[in-house]
Amino acid sequence: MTSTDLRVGVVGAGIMGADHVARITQRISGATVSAVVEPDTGRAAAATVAAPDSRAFSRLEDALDAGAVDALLVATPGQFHEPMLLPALEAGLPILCEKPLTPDSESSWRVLEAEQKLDRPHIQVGFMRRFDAEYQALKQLIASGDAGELVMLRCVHRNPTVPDSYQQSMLITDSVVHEFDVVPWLAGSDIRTVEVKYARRNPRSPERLREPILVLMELENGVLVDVEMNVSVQFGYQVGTEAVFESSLARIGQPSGLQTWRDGTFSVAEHQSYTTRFAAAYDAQIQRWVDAVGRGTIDGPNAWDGYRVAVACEAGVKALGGGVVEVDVPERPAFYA
Ligand code: ISE
Repeated sequence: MTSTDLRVGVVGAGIMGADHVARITQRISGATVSAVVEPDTGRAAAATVAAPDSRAFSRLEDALDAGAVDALLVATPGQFHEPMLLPALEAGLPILCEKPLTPDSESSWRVLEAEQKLDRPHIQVGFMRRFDAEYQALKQLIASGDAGELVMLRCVHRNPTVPDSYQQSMLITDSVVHEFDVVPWLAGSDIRTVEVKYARRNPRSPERLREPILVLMELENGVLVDVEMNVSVQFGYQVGTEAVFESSLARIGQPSGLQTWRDGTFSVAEHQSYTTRFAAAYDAQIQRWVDAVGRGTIDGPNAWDGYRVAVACEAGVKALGGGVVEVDVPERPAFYA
């Protein structure tokens, strides 16, 4: 650690929190993990071993009172974001908040209100796909017009399995939440409606889940989007998109790991988790956030983006119950222009 390093407090040391602790400690320049806020003592101890400059706190307030942090990375489950964001905003801290901003639009709106008491946006939301090189190339292709008019986006989002804590609504709020952010960003158009169709149930789905599902979105510009959301595929982790243009196709997210020819079979390694599939995107996201904090700004999706996605998620959860649901977003406050 150098005296100019940004002292980051990581809140939550679960899968993503621990991943970010290792990332900041090993690969990010200009920052160090100075605090880990985590009530589970085992997780907290493991995280502080991984980040030698850090101290463990069981409550955020204690880390703030101790003056232990310059900035906060919030990586708890979504339902705990608001109680972390409000005191952090009150302390005027720059924040990187893992997705979702909060699980519903009402609580996201409260966060926007608190942030607007400050002089400028302090929250960057961790929609890491925007930092993935392939997504960036596809966005650029669409925006350039070189491939002609975009007419459809066909997305797949497949997880090998999900933890026991994963419930039906999380198909939307924990998983499709990413497409609700990245699709409008790619297509340059907001979501107008959301609909959900159920496939034949996967016999390997956990008892409590009805999936896979197909999420259909109509965008304001008429582009039609489908997302296969499938969380029990067993074989690996896949996130891909096929962009259908007027006379051409573009595809991202194909398996690109180790290729082997063996016993008469050709195979390509596949990811098992989002932590490896998007590792480079997470690195770029955190490095750019740290650099931006040094300039007194953010460099990525802001809390307004998080709010819009919360509105889309609400529509998506409603659509799990059937019907075509409109996505109604109020006018953007000038603060986020
Ligand atoms: C998980 O929480 C993530 O954010 C992953 O990116 C997503 O693919 C997965 O479905 C979620 O459960």
